[in-house]
Amino acid sequence: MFMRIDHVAIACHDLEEKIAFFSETFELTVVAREVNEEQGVKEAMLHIGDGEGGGSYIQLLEPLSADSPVGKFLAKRGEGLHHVAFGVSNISEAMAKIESKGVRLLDERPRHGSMGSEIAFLHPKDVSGMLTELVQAAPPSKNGENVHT
Ligand code: MC0
Repeated sequence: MFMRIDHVAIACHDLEEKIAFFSETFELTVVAREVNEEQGVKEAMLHIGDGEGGGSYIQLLEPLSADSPVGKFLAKRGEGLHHVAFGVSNISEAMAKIESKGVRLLDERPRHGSMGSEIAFLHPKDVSGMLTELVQAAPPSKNGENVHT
């Protein structure tokens, strides 16, 4: 069901400061930035890998408000690993299969995620304390690149 690690997400107070740290220290490149109002975050994706086969990302998340999921996480735990996201080929099918095994879905239907993906979260308490995200990547455009919205 899981084809790859799509991204590892880190919650932070200051997105620009963390982008500077990760790109300078690990020589990573920012390939997308987005404000996702529904999720309450301002975010950046930094690409890992050689570009063949899609690679994976470090996702940096700054909350838009204190009462958003990432705002609450920062207040409780401070900066650090927020969630791990796994690539799936059919998110609706994966959600149904996972729910049938007794794991709580935090989303009833797929939502809009980074770079045009569809995403859904699983309850951390049902996955050994790890907030888990399913990601179905956006279909490639005609020139073979993913369309980053
Ligand atoms: C909370 N908990 C976590 C956690 N956040 N455990 C592991 N990892 C996390 N990130 C734990 C708390 O410590 C607490 O445990 C329990 O879950 C309940 O947390 P809470 O602080 O009372 O907060 P709730 O219940 O209101 O919300 C937690 C929950 C929520 C995970 C359900 O944050 C949520 O629905 N998250 C999914 C959406 C999300 O995170 N969106 C932002 C990223 P104790 O033991 O203290 O009771 S959006 C994103 O990343 C998009 C843009 C993308 O990837 O494309």
